Amino acid sequence: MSTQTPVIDSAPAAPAAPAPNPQSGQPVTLTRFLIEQQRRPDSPCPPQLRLLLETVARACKAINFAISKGALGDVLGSLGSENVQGEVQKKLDVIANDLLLDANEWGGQLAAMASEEMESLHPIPGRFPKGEYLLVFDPIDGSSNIDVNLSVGTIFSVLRAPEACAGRDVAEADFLQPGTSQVAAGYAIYGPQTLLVLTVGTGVYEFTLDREIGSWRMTDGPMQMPRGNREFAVNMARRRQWSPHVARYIEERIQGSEGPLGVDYNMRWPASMVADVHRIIKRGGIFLYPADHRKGGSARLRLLYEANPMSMLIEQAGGASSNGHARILDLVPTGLHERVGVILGDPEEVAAASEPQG
Ligand code: FDP
Repeated sequence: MSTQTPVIDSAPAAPAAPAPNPQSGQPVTLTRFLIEQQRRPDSPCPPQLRLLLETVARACKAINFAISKGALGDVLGSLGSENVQGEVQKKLDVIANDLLLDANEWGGQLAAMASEEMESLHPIPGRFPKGEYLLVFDPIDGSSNIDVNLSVGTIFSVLRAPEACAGRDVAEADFLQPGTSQVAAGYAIYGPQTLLVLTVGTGVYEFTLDREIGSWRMTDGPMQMPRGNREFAVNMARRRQWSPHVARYIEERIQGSEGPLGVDYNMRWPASMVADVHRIIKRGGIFLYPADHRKGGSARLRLLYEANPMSMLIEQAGGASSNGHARILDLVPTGLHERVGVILGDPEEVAAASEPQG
């Protein structure tokens, strides 16, 4: 990747957002938005996908309810077990994982699910009809924030199950599709407000949970990230893991107006990718969690259920996403829990932070 060339040129033109309901003046609901997507001539959201996204959104409401109980609901703290990544599982990691499994098992839209919290895929039990989609998710992203009451989120990605798996059990290999194959991606963010941010490939839309009526209402979209915001998000404590190129990129921004760039930058680190990506879609900037260059491909974030859905959303919002060498959405996964370096956000910043090619 050349530092002159943005990772992508531009996001596809997004349709205008539906107008508020004329009678109530209230923003449209998620249900109406999805039905209108289904009715579009190119129908990026067929009925089965619409039902699936509504179900995921309902599960996110239940997760939000569990999180908000906090210590009163005995949901804080750790379980003492470890997930497949070797990370200590928080009670809410498991609660949220179970809520997503329970909600999505029986509807007939899915062939299988996979998650950060489960070593292998979760097939749809034989007593339920099998559908044409695969769902992958990180039930609680930013888990270290749970016990200190900072923003966490749920990230999800929807793939089409390969036709070849129609008459047999779904296999891990069926999930190993590049991010360009995603048919939908989104996240819920449980912060001062509870939001659902979603794309079916026709732009990025934000829905706020209206707690009085228990409904998601569109509050932004189609969202395009502002360009030129000089704000970076990186865990500075990992400095020794960065390649010389990334270290120089960050160092120049820290030098700010006294360095070669001649302009000051700002920094944020909420330790929650959902919070970072949401801030970047709303006000611009860049997020970096590069691979450890001393250890080859060793990285923190997971390709299938963190990097890919966030990259689809960021590209749809006019941004770019790279592993430091190539576009993330083009990578062909080699395992359910594969990890990848992530640099995403403002296309010019992403190009500058990525290794020049050739
Ligand atoms: P977490 O493991 O707490 O769920 O998923 C990875 C992630 O959170 C990201 O959300 C976040 O950006 C990052 O890890 C935080 O990493 P550090 O511990 O290095 O701050």
